[in-house]
This record gives sequence, C-alpha cells and structure tokens, in this order.
Amino acid sequence: MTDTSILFSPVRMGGLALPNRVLMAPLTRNRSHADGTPWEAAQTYYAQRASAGMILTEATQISAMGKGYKDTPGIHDASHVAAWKKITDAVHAQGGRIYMQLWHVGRISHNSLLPEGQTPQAPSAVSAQTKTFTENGFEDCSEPHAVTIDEIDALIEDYRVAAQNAKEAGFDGVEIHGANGYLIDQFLQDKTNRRDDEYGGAVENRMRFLRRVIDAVLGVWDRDRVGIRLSPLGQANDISDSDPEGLFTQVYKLISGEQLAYLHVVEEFFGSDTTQEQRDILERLRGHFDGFYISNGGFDAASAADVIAKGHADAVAFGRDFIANPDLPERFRQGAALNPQDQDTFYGGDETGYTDYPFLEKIRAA
Ligand code: 8OZ
Repeated sequence: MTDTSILFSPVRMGGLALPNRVLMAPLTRNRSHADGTPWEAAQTYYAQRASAGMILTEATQISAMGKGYKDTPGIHDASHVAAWKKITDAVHAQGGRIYMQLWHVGRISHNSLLPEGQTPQAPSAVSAQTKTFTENGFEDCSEPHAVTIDEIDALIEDYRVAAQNAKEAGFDGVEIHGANGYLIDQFLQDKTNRRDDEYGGAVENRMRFLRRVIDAVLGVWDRDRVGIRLSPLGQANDISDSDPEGLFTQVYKLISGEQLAYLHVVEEFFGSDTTQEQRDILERLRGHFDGFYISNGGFDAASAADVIAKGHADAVAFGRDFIANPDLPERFRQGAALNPQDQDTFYGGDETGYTDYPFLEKIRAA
C-alpha cells in the first residue's frame, strides 16, 4: 500500500490549525427549504463529517438573485443565519472546522427561481447553453440581463452582508466561489464578459469585479480566514476564455498578492480526465501562487498523498467520497474500503443518501 501518512500531518492553513489534509469539498445537495433556510438534517450531515481537515459548505447564495437551482441554501436572511448557526455549533461540538462557500450563480439560473420572475444577472446578456434544475426538472437557463454599475455596487454590498452573516453564523471562515462558470467566473472569462466599460475588455478590467468582492469580504474577515475557489480549465456551465492561461496567470498573481488563507483549484471535472497538456498548464499556473494550495478533482488517498508530497498541494478536497463516507479520513488512514456511492440521491431527496451512509464499525462503537 502507498504510504499516505502525509495526509495526516497537521498543517496551518491561514488562521486555522488543521489536523489533517483531507478536506470536504463544497457539495450541492438541494435539500434546503424553498426560502433558502438549510434544513434540520444538515446539522447531522455536517457534524458526521467533522473529522475532515476542514469542511466547506455546499455553495450558498449571497442573495435571492444569486440562486440558480431548486432548494439550494442562502445566507442573506436572519432565518438562514439562525439555521447555519446550529450547523456550525454541531460541527464545532464534534471538534471540526467549517468554512462557508459564498456563491452567486449569475446567468446560470431560471426566471422561475428568481424574485418576481426577474431575469438572471450577468456581466453581459449572453445566454448559457446549459440547463439548470428548477421545480419543473431540467430547464434551459433563462436569458440574462447585463448588470448596470448600480447593480454591481449592490452585488458587492450583497457579498459584504453575506460575509458578515457567515461570521454571525459562527463559521471559521469563508470561501469565495470564483469557479465553475458562475458570476465571478463570468466576469473573468471573455466568452461571457462582453462589456466595454471598466469591468470588461482587458484582463485588469475583467478582474475588477473579483477584486471588489475580495475587498468587500476583507472588510468583514481577516485575510487569513478567506479562501477562494477557481477552475482555470473548467468549461462547465458554458464558460471559456480565448486565453485561459494568460487570464489565470493574472488571477493567481492577484490572489497571491492578497495573501488569503488559501487558493482552492478544481483540477479535474467529473466524467472527463485531465490531459497532460492541462496538467502542465495547472503546474505552470501553480508557480504564480505563493500560499496554501488545495487541489480538488478525481483524487484517491494515494494520488492525494502524492500531490502533497511533491509540493504541488498542501491539502486535497474530496467531494463524492465525502458524501458516501462520513469518516473518510479514518478510512484513508486505515486503508479501509469506501462505501459505494448512490448518485441518485446526490441532488435532492430526504435523509436517504445524506445522513445514512455507515461509519466504520470501529468508529461507530467508540
Ligand atoms: C452541482 C450541481 C449544482 C451546482 C458547482 C455549485 O459546480 C456547483 C454545483 C454543482 O460549483
């Protein structure tokens, strides 16, 4: 068996001491109440996974206009804060650490999910050639409108308030969701950003929205409690750029200069293997970032230990394995078998496939 002990060497990540390098990735589960309040079973679900080096919450919308799928949670209302506080308390009671992922979907949405049936917000009025999940099942994304400067200012304020709400809800920090073709990514990449004002055109301009989001969040949190997630190679949600390496070189340098708690990168996407050419790009980009780096996508214990040992990453975030194995770090430590995953219960449903995956016998007995 490969030596995976490096996964269990404690490490400092920004303002937090992590007991291990096996992190829980953000995982959309579509089980919140319709108003965005997380449901009660989320307390058990997250507390069961408290042995993660750190938990990242599922993506959580900063505003009602930031919602893009049925039954995702929010952090823009007092009822959301109160429900999340019970979740952070439950995780902390089990000795865990938990960051909230702050999300705005931008154009990846549908009018039926938005207040008064409004059209989705985006940098430019370019429809996403993809589907989202609404009350009526999978539907084409609605045509978005290009946000005005006043709307941009209001969005930045929404990020600040959401960051403040996350603090009041007892989180250990926040992760800015800049990945997977959602709003921040839509500003960065030129397929979706066609603006000709100070938020579009040159890379410096396309990074302006992200820079303002970071500034707003740093008005609430110390920089060692703020991370960011990016997906420089991602084409999910109909995103792309004419020069991804050039663009993300600048973005990595920006993040590096901000001295945030970490940079979290989606390096591989479910269902498609990362090519050698893409690995080379990820490695070159990595050279532009000086700080705590989290890899994500398609890892097992051995390959995670390997990327950490060779200095590419400081920690690895696991998604689907953490859905199916609440005690994933202990299973990796023992080299134990993993529970089979039930994909039919990943998105939406009840406690089945949520809080009922078994722990290792030994842990359950303890
Ligand atoms: C799966 C389904 C819906 C949303 C992401 C927040 O890709 C998501 C997401 C994933 O970042």
